[in-house]
Amino acid sequence: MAAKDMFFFWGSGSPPCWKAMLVLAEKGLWDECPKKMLKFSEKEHKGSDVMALNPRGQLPTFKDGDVTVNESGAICMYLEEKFNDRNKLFPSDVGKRAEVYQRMFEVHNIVSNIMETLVRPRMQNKGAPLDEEKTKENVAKAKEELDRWNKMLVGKEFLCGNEFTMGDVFFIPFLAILKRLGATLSGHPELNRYYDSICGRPSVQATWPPHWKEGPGPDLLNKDL
Ligand SMILES: N[C@@H](CCC(=O)N[C@@H](CS)C(=O)NCC(=O)O)C(=O)O
Repeated sequence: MAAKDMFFFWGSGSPPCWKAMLVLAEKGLWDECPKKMLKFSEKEHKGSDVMALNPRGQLPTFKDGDVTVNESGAICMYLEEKFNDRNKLFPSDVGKRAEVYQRMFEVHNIVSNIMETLVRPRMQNKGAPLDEEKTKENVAKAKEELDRWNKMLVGKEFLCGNEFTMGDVFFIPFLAILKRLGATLSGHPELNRYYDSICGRPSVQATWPPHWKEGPGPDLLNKDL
């Protein structure tokens, strides 16, 4: 029982939580890891059990025995190091590893060029019209961002070659959210091919956001992406 001293607080559909969950699943620890899913809508992430471990009151919140780690990237790296004998998520070659680091950190561009500019305003405006010119600009920028990721996948099964890596772990939650919000990605065939393939991966299936299984998401992006 490698995971018996762990505890993982998480929320359904949260990309940072999903990253850490994917690593736990890739390492064969997800099922056995003691855990609790909390509801953001009920502010359960601000409860005393989370706050005692994570003064920011954010998810994921994680502990393993005496070790508490709360930033999702840090949890991923901690698990990778501690369970380095199970399904390594970094290549041994230093140059190839640098490519994985690059993809992991590059994902923040999806947040700034798509999530914050297109997704968040649509989530928040509840159907009110958005500035047309600004939207056009943001859609163009989002497409450029997707072009980059689409190109990275040409001729490769995964982001950094034919092995699944931490780069994929960091990227998958965002791609899945875009699809959930109706992005057809019709101009980005490599992204669609990759998405169809990773959806069948056991770690992705085991950690799929439970509330997504209840029905489709809001169709926010299908006209644009
Ligand atoms: N940088 C943190 C971000 C964690 C985060 O923002 N989690 C969100 C859910 S996606 C959260 O708990 N939000 C509630 C809050 O900030 O009060 C990480 O990567 O773990």
